[in-house]
Amino acid sequence: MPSRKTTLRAGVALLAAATGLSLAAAPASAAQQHVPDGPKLARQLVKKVSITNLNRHLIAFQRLADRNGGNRAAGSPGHVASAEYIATKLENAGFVVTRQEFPFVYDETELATATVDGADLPVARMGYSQDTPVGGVTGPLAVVPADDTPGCEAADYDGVAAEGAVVLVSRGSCTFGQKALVAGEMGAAAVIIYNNGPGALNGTLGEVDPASAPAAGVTQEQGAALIAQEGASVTIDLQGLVEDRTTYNVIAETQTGRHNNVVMAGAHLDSVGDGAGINDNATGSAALLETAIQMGGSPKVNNAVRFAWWGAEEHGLVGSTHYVQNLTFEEQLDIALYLNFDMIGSPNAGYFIFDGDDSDGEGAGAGPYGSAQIEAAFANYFEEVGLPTEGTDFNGRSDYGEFILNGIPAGGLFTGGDGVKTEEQVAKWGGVAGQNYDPNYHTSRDNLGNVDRVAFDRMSDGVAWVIGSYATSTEDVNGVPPRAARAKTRVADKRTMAAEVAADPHSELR
Ligand code: DTR
Ligand code: ZN
Ligand code: ZN
Repeated sequence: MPSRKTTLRAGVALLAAATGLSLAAAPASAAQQHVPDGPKLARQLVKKVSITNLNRHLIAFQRLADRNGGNRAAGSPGHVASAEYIATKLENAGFVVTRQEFPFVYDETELATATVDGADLPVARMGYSQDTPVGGVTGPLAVVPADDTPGCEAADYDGVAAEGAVVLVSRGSCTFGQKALVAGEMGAAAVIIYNNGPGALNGTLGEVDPASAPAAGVTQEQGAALIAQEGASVTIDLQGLVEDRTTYNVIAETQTGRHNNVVMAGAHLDSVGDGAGINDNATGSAALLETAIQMGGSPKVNNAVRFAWWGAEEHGLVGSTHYVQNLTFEEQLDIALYLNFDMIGSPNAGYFIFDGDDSDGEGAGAGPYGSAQIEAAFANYFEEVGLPTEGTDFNGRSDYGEFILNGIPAGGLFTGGDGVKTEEQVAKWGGVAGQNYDPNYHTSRDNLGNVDRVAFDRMSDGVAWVIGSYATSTEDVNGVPPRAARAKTRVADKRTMAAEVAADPHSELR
């Protein structure tokens, strides 16, 4: 990934972070904070969105999880409590709040155990996995050789005695769902997928498929150990609760500003079932909430701002997809752009901006027209405050997906999840090379201790800045000028017209 320019100020700020100075001494404290020149609202919001208030929201979400079974998953009481916390704060700030209900397929792991020749093997059931028979299924361990597309097609099983076996497959290339389906078609009793990088493998098949084999994930190290145990007797017991449920998105829009040129910003509020989801995604949810509170329901803006807290992102981006698909084309046209904030306080943080112009040339390509400008808006802000950033691919793994599919320009921030931090990134940002940006991603350890509050504070300032800027003008994204400029242009046009008319005796007007 290409790096952006590192400025002197960045060096100083990062030194503070790397030496572990306390937040009070960090460069983002209100008194010394460098706020770039720009729209008044953007400047005000950056000053008002404080880590003190942001952190208070994180504490609230942790407590609401603790009081409701330890998570805030879609379709659970912890999510409802979180959604109503947000709704109450918004109403107190002068917003009218909408709850948009939608159906989704709930999934929860009830049991995931395994033994290899009698010794316990910790496994993570994949989301939407088929159940094994109650009490587990036993079969010989069969290793599927790892090629470029491991376990992705039937040919990968040539020479593998898969029938009735527990097959071992590497992560990589195709989806977990594809691997589980091929394993099922080969007659495997279950499939264990091992990671191809550091950390746990907490994956999902994405949807229920009765033809797929029951599936679980293990670490790369466990995978290597299992390869050496080919033929061992494996017993694996995977049980899940999968059922139709409903949940809801929370949506609120400023009363002021143009409602036909709306700046939309979203964060998913739901967590996975395994934990409180504080980095993923109480951070993005809190940044939006505090920005909305500081803005108030009737700010002086040219463009209306619409905030969304999506439900069931962790069940396949269900809430945001439902939302976009339920808008008419005209209603979609009313949205000037969409900003996404999912995981913005990772403990081993990277500073990523969605790669709107595809300058990194990775995977998905550029976003719709305007996405490059959105990326530049974030990049320019962070360059001004001296924080180097990198691009991150629109790989479809968060709620911007349905927006860009429908041609709505998008952008946003991300501090990294199950990816691995490089040496070069450590050189400019600090942290630990060779480790995940969030080593606790999708686990019970994604709690209040799993947030780098300096990173969270910096990213939240970026959220506030860009929302405040686009509430003022989206001209660079879609050509809609700010109201004042448009009014001035109109007056100027009228004057020019009048002068021309006066000067030209042969005009069409007379
Ligand atoms: N969708 C997130 C994690 C995630 C993975 N890659 C990206 C890229 C950009 C934003 C988020 C993510 C989750 O909720 O698990
Ligand atoms: Zn997640
Ligand atoms: Zn997330």
